[in-house]
Amino acid sequence: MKGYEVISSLKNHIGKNNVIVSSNGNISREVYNLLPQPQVYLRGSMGLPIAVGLGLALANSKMKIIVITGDGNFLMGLSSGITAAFYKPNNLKILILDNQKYYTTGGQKTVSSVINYSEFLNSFNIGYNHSMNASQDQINKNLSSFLNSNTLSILHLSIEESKMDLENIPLHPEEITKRISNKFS
Ligand SMILES: Cc1ncc(C[n+]2csc(CCOP(=O)(O)OP(=O)(O)O)c2C)c(N)n1
Repeated sequence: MKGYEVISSLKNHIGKNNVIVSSNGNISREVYNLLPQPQVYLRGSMGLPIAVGLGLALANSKMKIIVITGDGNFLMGLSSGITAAFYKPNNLKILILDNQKYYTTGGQKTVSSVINYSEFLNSFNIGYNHSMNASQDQINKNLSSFLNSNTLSILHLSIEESKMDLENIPLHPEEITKRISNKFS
């Protein structure tokens, strides 16, 4: 399955209190273009989506945070994944879209292929984690149990490369922050 297909299918699962925090580059562009707005689109802050998502989840229990991160971003910010597993906020879900590449900057290989994600995420000792390379039907079912679980959850999906011509995000980070604060004030 392609990354943009997974992101599009989230449309059927998200509610008004969900806030998506998307990693920089292609994933943020896909979230901006394919899902309802506003969300938190990171721009340039590589490695930080889980740190930002964790901070929001701990600061505001009304927000149901879904972090969508590429494998390059996940690996760069690994310590924040482990910090999330320490605090275990039940309003935080982390979706890793793993194409084993830095797709945004030309498709250089990440080091993701050496990780056994099932074993690695299992060692976090959290309520729900899952790693899969599966059909759309299976992924849809897993998205539903992932998002509805009453605990910190991590879902790792192996995805195929996607290529879409998408509009760049025309918003300054300050506007992105303001739009979300206004929604929850
Ligand atoms: C500190 C830093 N290094 C490099 C970059 C350039 N950069 C932007 S997006 C990106 C790739 C992100 O890879 P991944 O999270 O796997 O997502 P994908 O592009 O594959 O969707 C890179 C290297 C950056 N923005 N910041």
